[in-house]
Amino acid sequence: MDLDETARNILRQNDQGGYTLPTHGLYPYQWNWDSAFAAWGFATFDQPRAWDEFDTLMASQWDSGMVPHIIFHKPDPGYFPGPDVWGTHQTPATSGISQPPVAAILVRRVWEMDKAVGKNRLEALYPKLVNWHRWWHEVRCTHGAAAITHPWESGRDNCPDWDKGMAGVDGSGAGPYTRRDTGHVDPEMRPTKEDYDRYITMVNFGRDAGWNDEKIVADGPFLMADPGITFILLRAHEDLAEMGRALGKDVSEIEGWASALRAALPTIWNEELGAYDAKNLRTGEFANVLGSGAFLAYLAGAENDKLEANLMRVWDAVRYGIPSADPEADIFNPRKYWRGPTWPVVNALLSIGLARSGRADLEERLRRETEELIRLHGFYEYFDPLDATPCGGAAFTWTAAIWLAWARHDPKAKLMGAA
Ligand code: 9WN
Repeated sequence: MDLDETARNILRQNDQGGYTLPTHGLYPYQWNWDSAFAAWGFATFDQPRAWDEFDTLMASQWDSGMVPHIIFHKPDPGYFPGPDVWGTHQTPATSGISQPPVAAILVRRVWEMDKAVGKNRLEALYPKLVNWHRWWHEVRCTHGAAAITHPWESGRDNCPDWDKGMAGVDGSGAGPYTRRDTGHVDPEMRPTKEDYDRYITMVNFGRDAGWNDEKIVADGPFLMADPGITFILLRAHEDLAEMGRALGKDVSEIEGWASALRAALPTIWNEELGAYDAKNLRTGEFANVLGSGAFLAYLAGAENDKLEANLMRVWDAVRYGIPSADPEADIFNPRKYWRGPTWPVVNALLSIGLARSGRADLEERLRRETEELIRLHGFYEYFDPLDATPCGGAAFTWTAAIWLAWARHDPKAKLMGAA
């Protein structure tokens, strides 16, 4: 079977009827940013199904506007922490934190692929996206750049960007629990027990605070500015405003959020590092870590020469794609979750930014390297950027999706995926 058909089959097999799980076993629920990528993949062969995916995601939006990072449609004992630990009292049950707001970026791409099918669907989705973006602006951009209250919110869970914030979390009271992730994949590749103790401590704090946003931002155990979400949100604001204009809406509020966020970018620029950097908002201290989130600056046209020099340095130090941590840093581990491996989904996102900046040469290199990983080993969650070893879950939804929408060599698909 050819790779296109295999990719479509992965999406179909992970389709639970309106929503798609990332991979059977390891991640048995609907995840926020995974779903948006799934929609992009579906859109290459089934436009209505792509819109259904966005709809099921946004249907679980909270009254506050927050869109949760996991939706627990059907109970599954194979994942920890499950709905009882989160205790959010939503129907269906959800987690209590969010995830990178890539939805508007990908809604725009899906809509542009077929505006006739998309027009009514976009009309229905648009106010929900506006409410989610307003939540980010009002609740999470109070310090300027976008802040996260849990590393899981960044989508780049245990990347070194969060180490300083994590060090400030006392995980000793996490209590007894049984992890499930380490039963599905090699435990060496997953976060440590100390990491999990802290993750669970943050979840416990949120649950005990009744998931009150103000309280969590003011007093929670963890609050860090995330360059990755900041750039994704900035680009997403711009894409949302563009769609709003096409629908004849007044987009001045969205434009205001985008200007405020752009004006805050200097607060996360670390001159010594020559890059945008995560910042511990509890202490004002930079992470001093070059992470893949910084390179998403291209998405928002916020790149500069120093950042580009760093991008080329880390990229040239590996063979396949953008590493999730600096290969010259001590903590670099090419197979450990977000501490070195390359993630096809991040490569796809960065490619949208490179295309925006007119860097067709770099965009093509990134696409070719990502294509090679998939041709060599199939649709894994992530890969060793030095020798292409496949890691994490297999038959992964977002890897299959970005194959169809971007990584496969097809001028037509590329045209649809271009900025
Ligand atoms: C926690 C589903 C998700 C991705 C994240 C990735 C991983 C979860 C976990 O899997 O996170 O949200 O249990 O490790 O880090 O980006 O959305 O694919």
